[in-house]
Amino acid sequence: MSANQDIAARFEEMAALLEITGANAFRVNAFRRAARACEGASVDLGKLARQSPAELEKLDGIGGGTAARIVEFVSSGEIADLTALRNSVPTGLPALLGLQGLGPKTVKRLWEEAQVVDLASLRTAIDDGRIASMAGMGAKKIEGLRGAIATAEFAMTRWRLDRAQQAAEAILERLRELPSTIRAAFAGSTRRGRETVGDIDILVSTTAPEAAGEEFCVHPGVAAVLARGPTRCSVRLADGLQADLRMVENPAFGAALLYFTGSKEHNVRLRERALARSQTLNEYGLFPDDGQPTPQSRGITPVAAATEEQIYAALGLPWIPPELREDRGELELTTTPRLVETADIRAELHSHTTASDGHLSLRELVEAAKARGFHTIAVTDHSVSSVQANGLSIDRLLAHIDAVREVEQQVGGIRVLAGSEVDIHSDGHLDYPDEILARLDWVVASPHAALKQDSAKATERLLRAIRHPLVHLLGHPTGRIVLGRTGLEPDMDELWAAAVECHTALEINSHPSRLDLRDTHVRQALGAGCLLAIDCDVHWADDFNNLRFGVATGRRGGLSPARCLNCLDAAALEAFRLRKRR
Ligand code: DGT
Ligand code: CA
Ligand code: CA
Ligand code: ZN
Repeated sequence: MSANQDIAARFEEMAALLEITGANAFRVNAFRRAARACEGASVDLGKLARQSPAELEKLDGIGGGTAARIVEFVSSGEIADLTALRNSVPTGLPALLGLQGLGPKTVKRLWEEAQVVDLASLRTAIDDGRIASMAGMGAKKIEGLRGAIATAEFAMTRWRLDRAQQAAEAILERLRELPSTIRAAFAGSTRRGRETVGDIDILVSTTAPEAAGEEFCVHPGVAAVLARGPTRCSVRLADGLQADLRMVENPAFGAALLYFTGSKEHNVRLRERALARSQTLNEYGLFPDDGQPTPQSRGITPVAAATEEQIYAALGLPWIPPELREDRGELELTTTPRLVETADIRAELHSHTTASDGHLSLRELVEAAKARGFHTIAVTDHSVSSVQANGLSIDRLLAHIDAVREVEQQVGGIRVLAGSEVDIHSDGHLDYPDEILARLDWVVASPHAALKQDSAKATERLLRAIRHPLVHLLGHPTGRIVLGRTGLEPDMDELWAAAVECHTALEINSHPSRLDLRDTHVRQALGAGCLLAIDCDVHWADDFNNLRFGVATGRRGGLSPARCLNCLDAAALEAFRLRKRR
């Protein structure tokens, strides 16, 4: 299938380059549509182009021009038009299109009027006043640009949690297939479940370190080997993400895992605690402190080293879940807290079907939820103003409610709530009138547009939705995108207080590009007494698998099953639901 992705990426690139060169919108859209068609095609376009190229044009979104370019790419590996376009535009310029608030027209002007060719030259042009002298570039716009550059530069050094976990698990799987491997695990921020990861840290204890190093370094996914030694290897993967492997002695695996899981700040606290107890902690174990360095190389027997549990216990601590190891007070714990787990989740409260922008039919969605063992699924297609998501008009919504009732009957054994993800307009009013909302079993209210409004307006907007008597849940409350978009920045304390007062729950959206609320918000919200929900915002069958990222975010905030709506049994969830329907 990879030819499909390659072709899609090239059409997407053509669209971006054409936009910057000022081509007409019709041509640009034709390539964008073709890119989406190729990405979603269920046939192998490479094969089709070789065997029956005439069939290409029959695909939705592929026209004569794009079909010819697919054939050209498959036979030559290049598209001449694309090569020509690339040569006509500076290499670093298309990347500017990814900046928040920068459209193709502005990028073109920046290039022509201020000689901007990439991120670095854009920053220089801001600093030396060239941008400010352009028409229409006020102080506020320039401030926004500075923020967008900072976000983009940060994004170049960090990867999303899902990407890091997927890469880390693939590496672990290969290491575990080696007969010489004793234990293998990932550590670092990936294990702590941070929303972004700077690099992947892998540990292995093995009877054959060379074999582990070989397996780690020699793999098609590896773009470059950065370091290769008997105890440590480091590689760069194709997308730039770096992975470190450390080979450790099996009896000290727990100490190494503790050390390399971090965070650094947590480790500092643990070492202080050890010293206060006349012990010394390093990556080889917890040792009695004799005032001399490197006890491991002086034949001193560790107090504990094999497992994390033993080391924490020897420090007088319960085992602390990795997600909490951020020096946010976790050393005060006296027992391991019961944090939410994926297996605790019994309901999905935010999902879409083909009625709006989902890819599962109503029936497929409900059956997928049932197959997961859920007792309840809330069907929450988009509301009327979400035009790009094919939001439901009132008439369509009313028909949809009937369809939900019918499917609930047909499938059986799972409660199906007829709901909506109602757009919160910029002033806080909801996208359907109250008498329509009252007909729904379940209302998620979410912000989708106007995500750059100022903090005071954002606060007012979200407060109005939280206080609405028919709203159960505030969906992805800030609208931020991980490594992409800041989203709303309301006064969070006001939101928490209103949510508690009005019995409105707040969502942790599990999509790895959202994770909204974020971990620090979850901690604050719980401190204020809020209830949370962990949702997959299902659009595809696979989206149910994003639950782990929402769960990790909840765990980092200290969320227990008792405070998570999706962990309630059916009766308790129903009781929560009915509070808003009296
Ligand atoms: P990242 O990669 O930026 O997302 O964050 P981490 O936490 O994975 O950091 P990384 O990869 O630099 O190091 C992994 C762990 O190793 C870190 O969480 C704690 C430990 N570690 C690394 N360097 C130091 C250090 O200089 N002092 C201490 N105490 N621990 C360190
Ligand atoms: Ca790391
Ligand atoms: Ca590292
Ligand atoms: Zn949404």
